[in-house]
Amino acid sequence: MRYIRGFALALTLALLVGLAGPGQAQKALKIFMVPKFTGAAYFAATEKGAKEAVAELKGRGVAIDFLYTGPSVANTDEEIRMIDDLVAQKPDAIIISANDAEALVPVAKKAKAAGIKVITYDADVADPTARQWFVNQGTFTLVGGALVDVVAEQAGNSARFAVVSADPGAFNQNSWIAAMKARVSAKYPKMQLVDIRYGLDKPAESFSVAQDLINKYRGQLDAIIAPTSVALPKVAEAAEQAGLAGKIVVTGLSTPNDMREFVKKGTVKTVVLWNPVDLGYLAVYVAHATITGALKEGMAKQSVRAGRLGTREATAQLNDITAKGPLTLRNVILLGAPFRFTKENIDKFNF
Ligand code: RAM
Repeated sequence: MRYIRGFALALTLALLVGLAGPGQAQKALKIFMVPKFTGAAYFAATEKGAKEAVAELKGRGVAIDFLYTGPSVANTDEEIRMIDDLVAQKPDAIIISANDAEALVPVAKKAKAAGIKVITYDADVADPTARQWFVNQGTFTLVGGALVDVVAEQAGNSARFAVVSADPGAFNQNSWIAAMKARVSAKYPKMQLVDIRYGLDKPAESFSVAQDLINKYRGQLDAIIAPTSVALPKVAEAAEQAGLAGKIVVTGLSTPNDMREFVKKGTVKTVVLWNPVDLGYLAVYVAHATITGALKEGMAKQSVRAGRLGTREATAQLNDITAKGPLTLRNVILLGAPFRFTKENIDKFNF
């Protein structure tokens, strides 16, 4: 009996909702987020921040269907295929970190042409007209410069260093490398970047290119910079295995959780990064503001409200050093300045 009454009540409610008309029921916004790959603490942190922002917006009465998905390991073709499938589901916005800046342009353009708001975060696509906004962690100039400064402090102003990067087509890594070179010629003319290797943001490949570098330049290399969260712990491991812990400076961009053990042992003294939780959080607020029209593509002097982060400026034009040389970037929102993690503060962070 109870069930029958319950059923009757449900039916009445359904009819009432029906009477209100489909137009009046609040349609959930579909926001999809596709990182370069899911299997890394770095991107898991961006997911955490994104979900926090979604929960806050829901708390303010905004209905959202949020989906976070991507290749589990770095794979540009798979990332493109997955985005293509997601575009067919017609989300309101899609937030992408591009593993390869050029390769993702067509699928981003396709999404934008279908009326989907396209936001890149962490790693941009090569053509700014293929997306509305790029949520960058900070300027490339500051991040690349910060890494070279660490090398200068720990290995001296005439250090010889090499780089272990991610994918050769990665716009973020390539731009940080360009900014490193600019910093070297502006501030440390005797410093030398001797080699760049690509570990494709895969652990085994990163380890193996780090080993190659160490063997090739044995005794002639003062430092290795790995501007990728995947490669930095692998470079540290390779340095330890070669008996070079403490003898070669290893630094780069990675998360405190990936690097804690190496920082505590002293193999790595300084890790540079921004807060990736905040980056994902900001990206969702930007996506939402773009959907509602609060942020308008190309308009000068706008700002975006991003919950606990306060506001961030949305810049129509930003001069920065990039993979393509000094460039005026279009429609960029910056998270903030990079941060240094050391033995003294690393335990305060859990991402
Ligand atoms: C890897 C990715 C990502 C980059 C970080 C620092 O996780 O390449 O794009 O921002 O490293």
